Amino acid sequence: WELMLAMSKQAEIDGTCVSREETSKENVEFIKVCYELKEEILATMKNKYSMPEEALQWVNEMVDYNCIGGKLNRGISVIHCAEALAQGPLTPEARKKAAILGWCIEWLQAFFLVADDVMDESITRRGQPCWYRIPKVKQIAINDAFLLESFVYQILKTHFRSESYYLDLVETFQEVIWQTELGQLLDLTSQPLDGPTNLDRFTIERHQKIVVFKTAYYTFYLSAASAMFLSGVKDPASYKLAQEICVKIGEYFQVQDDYLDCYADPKVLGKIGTDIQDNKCSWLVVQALSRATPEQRAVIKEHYGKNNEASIAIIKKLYVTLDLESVYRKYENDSYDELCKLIADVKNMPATVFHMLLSKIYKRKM
Ligand code: GPP
Ligand code: MG
Ligand code: MG
Ligand code: MG
Repeated sequence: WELMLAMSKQAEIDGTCVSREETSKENVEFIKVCYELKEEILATMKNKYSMPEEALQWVNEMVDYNCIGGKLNRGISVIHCAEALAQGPLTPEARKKAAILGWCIEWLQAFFLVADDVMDESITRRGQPCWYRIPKVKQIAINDAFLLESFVYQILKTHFRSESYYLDLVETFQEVIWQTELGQLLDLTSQPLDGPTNLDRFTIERHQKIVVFKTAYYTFYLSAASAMFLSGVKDPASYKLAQEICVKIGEYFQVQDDYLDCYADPKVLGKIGTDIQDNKCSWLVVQALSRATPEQRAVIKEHYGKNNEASIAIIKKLYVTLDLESVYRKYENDSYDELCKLIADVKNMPATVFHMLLSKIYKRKM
């Protein structure tokens, strides 16, 4: 029943996919692994920590609500990267291991999103109310985010402790979490909460630092590095190269996220944008400022970061006047060309790893 529910949820998400049948089959196989991991966590809570039934039910529901229903891009990428590195199909055992590591990234993402939605005061996520907005949850969502993080380490321990790369793997997860939290810090402190907005703080440089740290490491590098550990890649130079390319793909991905926050259909995106009223150092506001006349800059100063419909509409209108849609189209094409050139130069590992990651997100609408 759980699987059926997840399948129908996933089918909705895959609605726009070309190879829908293939994708859904792979996704359904992948989703099965999430339920297996959840059962392991519940068994540990019950048998090792003698947790009451009520706590088991809470975790059961919390995991279903927050770990299922996403695009599964990061998780499935571990399998696809491992296939690209193997330059052929994986054994069932290797595939299972890749799926488990994939879910570690998906659960990590759930940890980040549950917390991020509290911090951003967001409304919906993956087509449903954000977890913290459920009346019985509220601030308990903060503890749930911590729990999701702990579950990731528990899964890594259960399935990878005896592997030679275990320490490197765990340290990579720890470092990526730290980097993401630093990015989140820069994101949240772009403007003072207790003073007037200072538009000089919205620079290209700050935006770039935010997006690389808050998104690129965990969204792309972690999937690639996880697959590399699984595939027995040992030389540090390969990890360094993977990081360089993944950071650039991740930068492009978060610019898309910033753009979609304002321009995507919330029904397709699954979330309602809040960047304008949240006073975020979004790619759009940075681009607007670099093109604005002094009068337009004054409009931004007055209306950006104000949580009312009229101010939001004025900012959106200014974005139209400045034709940020065209600026974005050009950015998208230029970034794609630049990334392809960078990937073409990859020598010491299959370049398909990176092409695959890039093709999953090029011109995405959600
Ligand atoms: C995306 O920012 C970044 C994250 C979700 C990382 C959060 C990090 C933490 C340490 C909690 P975003 O707010 O633009 O994402 P979205 O648009 O999905 O809300
Ligand atoms: Mg957010
Ligand atoms: Mg955020
Ligand atoms: Mg966003």
